[in-house]
Order: sequence, then structure tokens, then C-alpha cells
Amino acid sequence: MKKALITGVTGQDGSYLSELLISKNYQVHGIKRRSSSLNTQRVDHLFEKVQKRKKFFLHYGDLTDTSNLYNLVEKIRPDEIYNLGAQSHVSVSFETPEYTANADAIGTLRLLEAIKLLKLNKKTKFYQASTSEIFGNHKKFPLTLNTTFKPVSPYGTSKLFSYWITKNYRDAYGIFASNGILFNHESPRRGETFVTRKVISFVAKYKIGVRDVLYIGNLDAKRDWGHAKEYVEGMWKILQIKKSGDFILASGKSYSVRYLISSSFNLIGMKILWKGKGINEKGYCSKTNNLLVSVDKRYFRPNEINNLVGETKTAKKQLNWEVKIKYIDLIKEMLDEEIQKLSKKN
Ligand code: NAP
Ligand code: G4F
Repeated sequence: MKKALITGVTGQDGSYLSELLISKNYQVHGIKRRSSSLNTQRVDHLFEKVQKRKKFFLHYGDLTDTSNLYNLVEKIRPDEIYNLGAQSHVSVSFETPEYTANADAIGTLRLLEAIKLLKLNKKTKFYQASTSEIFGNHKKFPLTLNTTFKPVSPYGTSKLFSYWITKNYRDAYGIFASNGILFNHESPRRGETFVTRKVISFVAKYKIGVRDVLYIGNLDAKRDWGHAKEYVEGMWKILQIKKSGDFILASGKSYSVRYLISSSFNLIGMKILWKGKGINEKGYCSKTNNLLVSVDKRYFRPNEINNLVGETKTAKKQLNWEVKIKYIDLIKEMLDEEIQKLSKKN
């Protein structure tokens, strides 16, 4: 039985990846942070279901704690490490830049050093959760491995350090260490403060009768959105092929935040009429003229990436991986689950 160690196991991707690996008969070890309130909701179902069969274990730990990581790698001696743990919110990284760099950049180095110091170079494969945020702003799309990396946030910059250090340890010490440069991926398990979940939660509440206004940031920003469930399969594939390397996982299409809002409301039979420009732009119900959406400068970032679209052909060729779930089906699934959750509560 293969053993995997997952940092960030309590997050969106960590929970889907755990499910996938357990289904492939791995023994999964996850690192969870100590928290004053419960933070294992996304994996509790797994823990309860498979614990008896000794397939899923949670360990306390933190990417900012060197000896903790070293001791866990020494104790578990994993065949595969998936480094998914991170302060993953771009906007928050401007508020907590030093912490973000510690967890998202140096945390990766700590894990790679543990593999090296424990002489696990030939045993342990390493996956780094790299991100499209390392690209920054470009005019030519799709973005490829030949595109220049010029991140525009503390998050993107920290992740770029991790991208390079993963490559360095691959080349210098022969570790099977690979980067998955993943474009935005979402799901019903997405954190509540990311834009897809924020918008869809609002629309779901509207559907069950809650009347409020959605305050939003940059409506013009475009992202390449896919389904997280498919992307974790890509992560696993990246560690199964013969040679380590760097890979882009993307859908190849991007949509604006404005379109996200319009298409989510369309799913509950409503049409948004947009009026005004920039910071004064507002969205109204086309039938009643009631105010539904208002741009709010609180949600703008000091620096922003206007558009992200990733290249898709290489992943198809090298990993036999491609996006199958379409944008509209992803949004629909998220909305249906949100409405179901709200209906259960009421
Ligand atoms: P997420 O839902 O925010 O999960 C992040 C995970 O990291 C959580 O389990 C969190 O623990 C944990 N974490 C945060 N700080 C930590 C620390 N100091 N030590 C240990 N664990 C820590 O993120 P996600 O969407 O699943 O993304 C997974 C990874 O892929 C992240 O590294 C993210 O940056 C990267 N990524 C995501 C996307 C995307 O679109 N989702 C795209 C490209 C790359 P708590 O539960 O306790 O907060
Ligand atoms: O959903 P977001 O916060 O995701 P963002 O910044 O693209 O980052 C996500 O994807 C990255 C991969 O590209 C990951 F590496 C990262 O960990 C994370 O998972 O924002 C998406 C877009 C941005 O342009 C943002 O400015 O939506 C815009 N936006 C507009 N109004 C908003 C809002 N974002 C948030 N979170 N909240 C708003 O009210």
C-alpha cells in the first residue's frame, strides 16, 4: 500500500485528493493545523468512513514549523508528498505578506530539505501546488511554460519561490519533484471568500427568499475556472508519469466576474441589467429594477491580474488530462448544492 502525505488536507483540494487516493488504495496522512474551532469539516466524512481500515490519518502540524515537518516525514516515510498547504487567498496576502511567504515559500523549502536530509531522494516523490498567479499580467494567451513569470502579489511571489526551489531540488538532488501550475479551480467545497463561492452563495440565498445587495470588487477580472475534482486527478497523474517536470492544468477558457454574476443569476431565471462604470457600476433585476449588485472598493486589490487563460494541449498529450466539466455545469453544481444546504438549514 502506497503512503501519501498531504499538507493542506483540510482545504478544498486536500479533501478531493484524499478521496481520490483512498479510492486508489493509498494510506493517506494529512497535516491539519491546530485551530480554536473545528477545521476538518471537509474530511470528517473520510475519517469516519475509512478509519477502521487504517487508510486515513490526521497529524497536527504547520508549514511554518521545521521540526514538525521533518518529524512527520521521518515517521511516515511517504511515497508521495502533495504540498497543498498554503495561505491561498491572494487578497489576504497583501495584508499578511510575511506570514504568506513563510508558509507558501519557505514551507516548501522545509519539506524539500526534510526529503534531502532524510535521504528519501529516491523514495519520496514531491508535488508542489504551483499556481497561475505566478504569471502576472500578459497580453498574449494562452499562457504556457515559455511565458515569463512576473507575479503581482505576495502570494504569487511566494509561490514563484516554491516553483523554482522545487525545480532546484529536482536538478540538484535528483528528487522526483514536480510543479503543477494550476489555474483557478472551484467546487461546492470552495472557501466562502473566493469569488465563485461568494457570488453563488448570494444567488442561492436570493433564490430561497433572502433580499440583500452583493458587494463585489473588480467585475472586469477574468479567470480560467475548472472543477477541483478534476484537477486533483491531474495532480496525481503528475506524480505517476516516468519523469518529473512542470505542468499546466487549465480549461483554456476565461470568463469575467461580471459574467459569473450574470450567469449565476440566469440559473435562477433572473437577468441582470448593468448600469454605470468602474467603481459606480451596479447590477439591477431586469424585471423589478431592484438593486442586486454594487461595486465596492473594499474588494479591490492593490495589484490585480486582469486575465488568466492556460495552455491545455501539453497536459492532454503528456498526462492524458483535460477538463471535461464545463464552466456552466460547475456553476450549476455549486448553486444546486448551496441551495440544498440552505434549504436543509431552514
Ligand atoms: P484552500 O482551500 O485554501 O486550502 C488551503 C489548505 O492549506 C487548508 O487546509 C489550510 O488549513 C492549509 N494551510 C494554510 N496555512 C497553512 C500552514 N501554515 N500550515 C499548514 N497548512 C496550512 O486551498 P485550495 O483551493 O485547496 O488550494 C490548494 C493549494 O493549491 C494551495 O496551495 C493553493 O495556493 C494552490 N492553488 C489553488 C488553486 C485554486 O484555484 N484552488 C489554483 C492554483 C493553486 P486550514 O483549513 O486550517 O485553513
Ligand atoms: O476567487 P478569487 O479570490 O481567486 P484568485 O485571486 O484568482 O486566486 C485563486 O486562484 C489562484 C489561481 O489563479 C490560486 F492560486 C489562489 O490560491 C486562489 O485559489 O478572485 C478571482 C478574481 C480576482 O480577479 C478578484 O479580484 O475575482 C476578483 N474579485 C472581484 N470581486 C473578487 C471579488 N475576488 C474575491 N475573492 N472577492 C470579491 O468580492
